Amino acid sequence: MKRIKLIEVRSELGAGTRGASMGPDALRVACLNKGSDYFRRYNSVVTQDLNHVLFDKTPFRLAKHIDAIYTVQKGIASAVEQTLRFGEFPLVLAGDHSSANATIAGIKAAYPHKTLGVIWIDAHADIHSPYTTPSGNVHGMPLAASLGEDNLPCQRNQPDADTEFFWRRLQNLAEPGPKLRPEHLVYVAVRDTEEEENAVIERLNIKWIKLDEFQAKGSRRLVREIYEHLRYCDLVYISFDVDSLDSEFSKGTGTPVEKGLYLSEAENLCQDLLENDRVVCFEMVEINPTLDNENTMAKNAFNILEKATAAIERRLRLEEVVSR
Ligand code: 5AB
Ligand code: MN
Ligand code: MN
Ligand code: MN
Repeated sequence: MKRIKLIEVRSELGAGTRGASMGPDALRVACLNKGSDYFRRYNSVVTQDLNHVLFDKTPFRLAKHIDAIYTVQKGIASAVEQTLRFGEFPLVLAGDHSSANATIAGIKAAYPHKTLGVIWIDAHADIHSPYTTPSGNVHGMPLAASLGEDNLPCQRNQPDADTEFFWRRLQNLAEPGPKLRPEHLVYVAVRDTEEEENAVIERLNIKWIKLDEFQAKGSRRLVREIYEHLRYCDLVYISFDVDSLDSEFSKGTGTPVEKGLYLSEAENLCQDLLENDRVVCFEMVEINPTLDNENTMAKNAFNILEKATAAIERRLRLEEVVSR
C-alpha cells in the first residue's frame, strides 16, 4: 500500500446519545490545539451523513433509523473499497460504531477471496440484533450484521417486516452473505455485555481477551497471541471504540464503562497491533464532544491515533523499501 487515506464518517444515527457525529471534528480541534499537522498530511474523504433524519421520529423501534443507516453504510463501504482498490490504507474516523459493518463489507468487496480477521477493542461486544437488542441502537449490532447472526436462541423482540428487510440489507451489504467468521474475531477489553451477548459469544466460541489477562501478560505477548489466533486470516481490520478506555479517560463518549484500558495501554496495544503487515484498515469511533469537558476525550483519542498512524507509516515505508 502507498499511503494512508482518512475516511471521515460524520454520522451518529446508530448511537443512543446525540453528538457523536462531531467526533471527527473534535479530533481535528485536538490536532490544531496540539499544533500537529496530522490532518494536513493526509487526504481525506467525507462520506454522506443523514443526521437530519434525527429530527424525524423513526418507525423502527428495534433498530432506530436503520433505513437511513443503510444508506450511510453503502457510502462507507464504497469509500473503503475504493481506497483499498487504489492501493491506499483506509483509516476510518466515525461517529457511531454501526459504521464498522460497512467498513468490513468494504474490505470484503475489495478482497472478495481473502479471509478477514477482526480485532474489536471496545467495552461492548456489539453483537446484538433487532431480535435481542435492549435499546434499539444499531451501534450495538455491527458484529451481528457482519457475522450474519440473529441470535434467535436468545430472541426477546419481534421486529416488524420493514425492520427485518433493512436488517437483511445490512447483513448483505456490498455482497451477499456473512463477511466474517466467528473464529476470526477477537475481543479486547470488552467488559459490559448483556446475557444474550454472552450466550452468542459462548455458542460461537469467540475469543475474548479480558482486561486482567491483558494486564497480566502485557501488550507485546497478547498481540502475539492474537495474531496466532488469527493465523489463517489473510487480512486484519482493527476497530477501536474509545469506550474501551477506562471511564476516567472517556467521559466524552455515549456509554463510558469503568475498569477499562489506561491511555498508555491503548497506545501500546494499537501500536503493537498495527505493526503487523496483514492489517489493512484501522477505525476509531464514538467520540462525543458534546458530553465532554475541554475536548479531553478527543485529545486522548488523538494521541492514540498519532501512535497508531506512526506504526502504519513505519510499515508502509518498509513495504516500499522491500518492493524497490
Ligand atoms: B458501542 C448496549 N449493549 O445494545 C446496547 O458503544 C450498548 O458501539 C451498546 O459499543 C454500545 O444498547 C454500543 C447496551
Ligand atoms: Mn462499540
Ligand atoms: Mn462501546
Ligand atoms: Mn458507545
